[in-house]
Amino acid sequence: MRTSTALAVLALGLLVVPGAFGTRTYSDPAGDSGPAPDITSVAVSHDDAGFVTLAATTNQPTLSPDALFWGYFDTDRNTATGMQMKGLGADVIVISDGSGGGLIGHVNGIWIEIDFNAALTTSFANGVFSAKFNRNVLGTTDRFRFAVQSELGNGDGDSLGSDDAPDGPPGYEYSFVPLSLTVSAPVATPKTPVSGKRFVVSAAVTRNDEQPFAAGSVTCTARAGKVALKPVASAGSGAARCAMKVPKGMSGKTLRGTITVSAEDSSPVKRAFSFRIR
Ligand SMILES: [Ca+2]
Ligand SMILES: [Ca+2]
Repeated sequence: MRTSTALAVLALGLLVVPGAFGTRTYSDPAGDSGPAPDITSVAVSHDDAGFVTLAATTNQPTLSPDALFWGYFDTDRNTATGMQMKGLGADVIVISDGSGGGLIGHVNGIWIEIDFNAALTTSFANGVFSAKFNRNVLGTTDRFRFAVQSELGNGDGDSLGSDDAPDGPPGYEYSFVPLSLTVSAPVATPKTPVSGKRFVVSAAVTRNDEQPFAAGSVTCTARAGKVALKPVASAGSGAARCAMKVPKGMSGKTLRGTITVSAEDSSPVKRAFSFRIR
């Protein structure tokens, strides 16, 4: 009995597939690649087995044998170190044609040292180029900048077209640290809600990955006395906001509410506010 329980637990354990964490997607414009694969989005994630996966979505369902993908990784986010490429100081470069393997190179001064020990697997299916490699290829950094490039050659070493994602500096940025938000105490405009007037509550939001809080999910609740309001939530420019109209005849009552903010896979952060209506 004990044995069968142990086996059952083992079987359940084997069913657990390492999950992908911290998936971030980045966009690139369509129609900027010439005949090369047109990258429109790039997704990066990592898993608890220590692997990083990069997936570039393109407009080409099958890949020409003369097409290549390049990944440029600025692992120290320092343009003064590594190779000056794509507005980055690329310290690690990945090259692949999507047929399974590829090369990982470490930039060392003017040399690129090929990392023959690095486990790199790549694929191209349904328009998506994927590269998976061990996180330790990037050293011990907990965040990095990167860019991806597709290129189509003519078989004789001449480039027929390419697509840079992103189009220019400073590259995309990825963090291995789980995303968390800091939401400051809400402030009001005007400072005091007025009966019959518009009223906005906003809270400054910062991300722990040094990226601007440009988008997110915001939920607002508000009530003036016992009257439920219909606040309109918005996010961007480093703040979350709840805009509402205070009903008439509410002078002296209290306007209470909450603002709840999350971004990507962060946990939601809730702040309460309370103001006396004038
Ligand atoms: Ca593109
Ligand atoms: Ca660098």
